Parts: sequence; C-alpha cells; structure tokens
Amino acid sequence: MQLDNWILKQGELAPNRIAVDDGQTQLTFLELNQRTEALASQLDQAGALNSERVAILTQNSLDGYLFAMAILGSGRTIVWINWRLSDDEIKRQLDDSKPSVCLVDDALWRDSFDDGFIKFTEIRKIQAKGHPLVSEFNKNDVASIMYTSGTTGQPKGVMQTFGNHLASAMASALNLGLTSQDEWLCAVPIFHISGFSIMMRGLIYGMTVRLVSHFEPTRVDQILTTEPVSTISVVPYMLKKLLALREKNRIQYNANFRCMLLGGGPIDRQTLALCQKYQIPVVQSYGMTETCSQIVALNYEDAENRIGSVGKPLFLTQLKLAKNHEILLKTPALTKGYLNRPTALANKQTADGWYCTGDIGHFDDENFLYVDGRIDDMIISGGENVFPDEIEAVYLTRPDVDEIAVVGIDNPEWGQTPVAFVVSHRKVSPQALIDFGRQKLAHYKVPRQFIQVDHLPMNAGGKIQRFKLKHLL
Ligand code: S0N
Ligand code: AMP
Ligand code: MG
Ligand code: MG
Repeated sequence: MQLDNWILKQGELAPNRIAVDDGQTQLTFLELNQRTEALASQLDQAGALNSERVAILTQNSLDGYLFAMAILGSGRTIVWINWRLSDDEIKRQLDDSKPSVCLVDDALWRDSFDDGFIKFTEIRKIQAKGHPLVSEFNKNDVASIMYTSGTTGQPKGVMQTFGNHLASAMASALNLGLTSQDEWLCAVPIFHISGFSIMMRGLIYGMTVRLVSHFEPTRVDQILTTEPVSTISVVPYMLKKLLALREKNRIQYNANFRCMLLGGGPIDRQTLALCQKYQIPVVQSYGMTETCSQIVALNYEDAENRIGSVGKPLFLTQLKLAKNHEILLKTPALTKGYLNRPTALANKQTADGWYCTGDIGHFDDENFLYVDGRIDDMIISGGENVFPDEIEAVYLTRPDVDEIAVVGIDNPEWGQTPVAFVVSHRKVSPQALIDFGRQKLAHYKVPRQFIQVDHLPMNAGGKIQRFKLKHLL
C-alpha cells in the first residue's frame, strides 16, 4: 500500500490548524509544509540526504521537531539518539546505523563531536533552494530507528515502519477518542517512542503538538493549568512530580484537559490513589519501543476498580501468557525487526509469531492485564531501561574489578536504581568507580553505590544469584 506523505497531506486537509507550538512559535500545517521543504533542501545541500538514514540528537525543541519532519518528508529514516548517552554509547549506535550525518541541537553540542556531526545552526545557514519532498510514505518503509538494549550484546536498533506508526496511532485514537480540540503536550523525550509517537499522532490526526524542550515540573504544571492542552504522556517519575505540585497549586488543570497517559514502567497504588484524590484522569498503559508505544491501556472509568491494572489490549492487538507467565503479543504495530540483525526479532518470537515481551503478567477474572515484573534483570529508572550486563561489561574492563554484579533496588523517586557488588583483589574507591562510569555510560546507568564483597553468590551453573545480593542491602 502506498500512503500519501502525511506532512503534505495535512497541509491539504488542515492547512490552517496548528501543527506544533513550542510556547513561542505556532506553525500551521501549511507552514509546516513550507518549513519542512526548505529544511529538506538545506539538508540535501549539506549532504545529509546522501544515504538512507539521518541521525538526530535533540531536545524536544521546535528545531528538533522540524528537522525530524524534514528527514521523514525527504523519504529518509530518522535514527533517534538519546542525548543522555555517553560519547562511546553514541558512537556505537552511529557505527551500527551508519547515517549520512548526525544532526545536533546546538544546546547539546559536545567538544568531542567530529566530522560526522553537524549543528542545526550550520544547516540553517545554507540558502534553501526548494527541494521536493517525497510524495508518498510507504507502509513497509522504516520511518524511525530507536536503540534498545537487551540482556545480551550491544543495543539493537528497533525499526519502526510507517505502517507500525499508523496502526499505533489509530488504535490509540479508537481508545482515547479524538476531538478537534485535542492538543497533546510532549514532555517525554522525542528520542523515545513515548515522545515520537506524539509527533506521529499529531501528523496522522491533524492535531496540535505542544512541545516543551525538556520536563520541568513547575513549567509543565503551569502549561496544564493555563493552556488548552487536552492530553499529556508521562512516566511514573513525572506523574509523582506533577502530583507533588498539585498539593501546592489549587488551580485545576485547564477545562480542556482529559487524559494523563501513563506508561513506561510500573506504578505504585499510593500514587494512583492520589490521582483519584486530585481527579487526575489517568489512563494507565503498557507498551514498548518494539510496539511503537502502548498496545494495552486502562480507561479512567475502570481505574478505580482495577487499581494496578494496565488494562485491555487495544484494537488489533492480541495478548496471551506463556506457561512461565511471560506476556506474548501480536500487533500490526510490532517492529519489522532489528537493524543489521536479521534473526534477532525471530529469536524473540514463537514459531507461530507471538512476540515475547520479557515481561511477566497475569489477567484478572475479566481479562484485565497486570504487569508483575521481568523474566530478566532489566531495571527501569525514571522510564529509562538499564541492563546489568551492559554496566558490568564496562566495569570489567578495569584491572581492579575482578567480578561485578549490578542489581536494581527500589527508589521512591526513580522507581528503581542500579547498585553494584564488586569483587577486587585490592581496596577500590567507590567514588573512582562512579567517576569512571560517568565517563563511559549515561549517568542514569551508573550504580549509585558500590559494595565490595569477597565473592558473588553463584549457582551450580556459575550464574550470579542476584536475588541473594538484594538481601545483602
Ligand atoms: C524522568 C526524566 C524527565 C528525568 O529527567 P530530568 O528531571 O529532566 O533530569 P535532568 O534535569 O536532565 O537531570 C537531573 C539528574 O537526574 C539524572 N537523571 C535523568 N534521568 C534519569 C533517570 N531516568 N534515571 C535516573 N537518573 C536520571 C540526570 O543524569 C541528572 O543527574 P546528573 O547531573 O548526575 O547527570 C527523564 O529521565 C525522562 O525523560 N524519562 C522518561 C523517558 C521515557 O519517556 N521513557 C519511556 C520509554 N518507553 C516507551 O517509550 C514505551 C512506552 C510509551 O510509549 C509511553 C510511555 C509513557 C507514556 C505514554 C506512552 C505511550 O504509549 O504513548
Ligand atoms: P522500552 O523498551 O523502553 O519501550 O520499555 C518497555 C518496557 O517498559 C516494557 O517491556 C515493560 O518492561 C516496561 N513497561 C512499560 N509500561 C509498563 C507498565 N505500565 N507497567 C510496568 N512496566 C511497564
Ligand atoms: Mg528501552
Ligand atoms: Mg531537570
């Protein structure tokens, strides 16, 4: 199936509607068309369209939004880079995805960046010559790539097709409903599917996306009270920060507000009870990068009686549990695979095509789903996934680290944070280990504590028994 270029399409269907608003500039869909076309020409002249993929490192800025649209509009694939990653981590993702260039939001420029990187302002200096955008988006073409880690190996690039984004946006609209008044506040990073899916819904629905460069609780609370935003996506960390402000600020959210879409990690009952108290219309959801955002959601009406549930599968998604209670699913929003790893997706699917999520769950008597944990050791800190193996591998390159095991411990603010148990033949300074980690890894991956032990508990097969370590804390 050939689809129209959605940017051009909305320029025709809703030319005067606001596509994007960063609090200072509002652009209509027609203006979005013009800006995208000009940027595409500048990118072309800069050589940024010379290959299939273009990487981007950006905050949720208007420029970040526009450059991403220009990449899509030119028929290229966006490689989203998490700006919290270390230089080494970014380099590995670029080595794997081989983009023509990595476009960088000026605010995020690093001195370590070389020829492969270019600032937004450098592109902007080029005289635009009018570059025609592609006329169609193809269902099977890859719109975006986002890297996610796994229990083994390096992070893998999840290929999200236009068809995946369309299926996801349609299912979300069928669940949440859609009105001409809808405006979605994007305070979750656009380099994650939580954020990019808002941009794609904006394009598909002809809806306004309200951008904030990054999550700042008082600013977001102010926008929710004073601007006509109807929906916001949050992870549990953000919800808790926003609720804390509700205790102080008695002014209700604006009259248009109808949905706080919550996802990205487990939430505690106490926080959900506070949402009821403040009448915050929370919609709990469950999804992942591989499914192009939520594929299961709970309605506000059901929330009170189903505390803790993530809801029911959205339209076109099927769910079931494996014998070990792992959540399995089928959905048209499922990625078509991992970049450069032709067998990696099939390795996570059953012979009859069920995708194995790595999450453990159960259904109640009315088929509401509850997510109970993971089959692996993944830690979720503030909505960011942290894999112990990845951290351990980095530390094992040090001569003073003989053995190491990273485990997640509960943290009231972040959900969970990593801590490490280290075996060394000499005394190691925890601060030196923290400093080392902050050079090599995104800061949220660096263990908060290093505890030196004589040996790590192992089972007969030589596998570290992490649950025993947790008891030592
Ligand atoms: C929670 C966030 C906003 C916290 O960042 P904040 O407050 O901006 O931090 P900074 O001011 O930049 O830094 C302060 C210190 O905090 C450290 N830090 C930052 N983030 C973390 C973290 N996650 N864990 C631990 N520490 C952190 C900084 O490093 C700094 O310390 P120093 O100075 O020492 O470096 C931010 O983390 C954030 O944006 N998190 C959200 C990420 C996210 O969106 N995850 C979701 C991923 N999953 C999906 O996208 C699938 C589900 C989905 O699609 C979805 C999810 C939610 C809602 C809707 C949907 C949907 O289905 O549509
Ligand atoms: P990501 O790959 O970053 O998109 O993270 C997806 C993972 O986040 C899922 O596989 C779950 O482990 C976790 N997750 C997402 N939503 C929820 C939720 N509502 N409750 C518990 N865990 C969740
Ligand atoms: Mg992830
Ligand atoms: Mg901050």
